[in-house]
Amino acid sequence: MDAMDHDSGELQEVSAAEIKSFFESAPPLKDGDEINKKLKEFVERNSSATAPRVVCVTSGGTTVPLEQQCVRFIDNFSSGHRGAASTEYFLKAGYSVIFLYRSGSCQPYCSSLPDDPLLECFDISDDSNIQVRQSHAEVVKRVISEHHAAVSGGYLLKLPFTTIFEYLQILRLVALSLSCLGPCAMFYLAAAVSDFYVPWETMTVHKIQSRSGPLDMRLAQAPKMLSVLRKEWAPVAFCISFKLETDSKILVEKADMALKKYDMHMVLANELSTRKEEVIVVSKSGKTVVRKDKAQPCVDVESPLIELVVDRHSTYIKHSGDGTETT
Ligand code: PAZ
Repeated sequence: MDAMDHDSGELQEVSAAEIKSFFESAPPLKDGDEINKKLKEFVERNSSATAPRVVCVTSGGTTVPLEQQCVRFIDNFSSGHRGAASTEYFLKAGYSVIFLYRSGSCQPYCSSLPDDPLLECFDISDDSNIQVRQSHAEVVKRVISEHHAAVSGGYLLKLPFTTIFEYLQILRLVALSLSCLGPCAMFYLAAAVSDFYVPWETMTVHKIQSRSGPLDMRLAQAPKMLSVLRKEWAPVAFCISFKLETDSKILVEKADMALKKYDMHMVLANELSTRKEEVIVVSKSGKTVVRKDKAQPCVDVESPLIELVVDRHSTYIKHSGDGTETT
């Protein structure tokens, strides 16, 4: 289920009433004030730079709860690798990053760590002190220092979400707070967001009981937030959405449709099975295939991808204001 994108036949104009009702009926964010405070500080710190470049990278899948006291939920596939790796390359390129990620998904700088770093990287010494195992010392030192430098330097702000309700509410807060940066702000929407959801007010409070027989549920269509992001929340920001398909025959066509319908600056199209090797960049100026360099197995596809994205964003900033079409 693929949310911020929108499938061909069902591409409809998003209605203001639909959006209003989504946000009014969504359970309020538990830590909305705290998130706003962090965003305000982050934007203030970064907008004082000479040429501030800030990107909001979204990452991981949203859940759709089936019960208000949630026992069961529907999930969208995404490990968060794309978002985490892209965040590292954006930071390297001089961007500040708001990393809006699904709790528990891949984190920037952590891809070289083992699956269970706490248990695999550390030992307890004779005097009961905790020590890093020699075999992992170098990687642990590098990961901690790079992460610490990004966070304490004010270049990386991490905001977690789990449900589609949290994701869309936080995305709106981020977009509104970045609007003061005009074309220097970018949205890189790699999260896999559900196209369908159960509206909060129609959702059962308690665990659905199996004694009632087979489960027959009707899911509502999630409002198409890409339009709102482009038209209202951050109309001047550089916007990149993703398109994931499993059928290669429809991938580019669907990406093209999303580009036009939502007035995106770029749509990054990928197929589930080859997403780590190849991404097709679709924009008004045409299509470019970005591939992982097989001669360098340690360098992932996000490296050339972010290089291209940064280049297009620079051109966009340069031409913004003179009305020239750049992408
Ligand atoms: O998170 P991951 O690295 O496992 O996968 C990345 C991805 C395929 C979720 C992403 O590149 C993407 O296409 N996101 C948008 C998915 C969608 O169409 O909703």
